[in-house]
Amino acid sequence: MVDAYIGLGSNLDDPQAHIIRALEELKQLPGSCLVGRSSLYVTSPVGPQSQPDYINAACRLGTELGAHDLLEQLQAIEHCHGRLREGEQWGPRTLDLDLLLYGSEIIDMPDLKVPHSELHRRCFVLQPLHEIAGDVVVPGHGSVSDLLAAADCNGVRKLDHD
Ligand code: A4P
Ligand code: MG
Repeated sequence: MVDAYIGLGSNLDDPQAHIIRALEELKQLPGSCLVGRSSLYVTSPVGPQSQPDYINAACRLGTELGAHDLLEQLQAIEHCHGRLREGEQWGPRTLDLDLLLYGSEIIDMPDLKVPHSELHRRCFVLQPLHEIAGDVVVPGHGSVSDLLAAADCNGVRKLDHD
């Protein structure tokens, strides 16, 4: 079993519902179990500003899937949520599932980079991740706690109820 951390994001068509449904779907992945999940956060968009706020969250899976198989499963879930890949970079989306960490592995392939290449500087990822993995080290960058302390977290707010 490997501990994998997934970042979830949505800012179209009832984002909160997409995130909650995606967490249920992640629970059903073969050879995997959902071990923990963060609260939901309302976050200002990073990238083009002319798009709605996001809902972001993070979860931890114990999984027997290899990293590429897991990525394929994540993309299948995104597809079921009507995710289109034709807009501008960092544009709006119904559901984005990023493989943030896969154990302590560093993977640098054209289609898969782990740790996720922006993870260490993005508060909308670090804040939810910190709830479930404060002591975890992001290979090459340091602990999630230290990274969060150095990040700009304006525009990231925990939802009271989800
Ligand atoms: N890929 C490589 N590594 C990974 C990985 N670790 N996890 C490849 C997932 N995918 C990975 O991804 C493009 C390609 O990245 C995939 O084919 C996969 O093989 P994508 O999901 O099709 O496109 P994307 O998500 O638009 O690209 P990108 O550049 O990864 O965007 P990000 O970094 O995911 O950023 N602002 C707020 N507040 N909250 C957000 O959630 N999200 C984004 C998207 C921008 N601004 C945001 C948020
Ligand atoms: Mg993505």
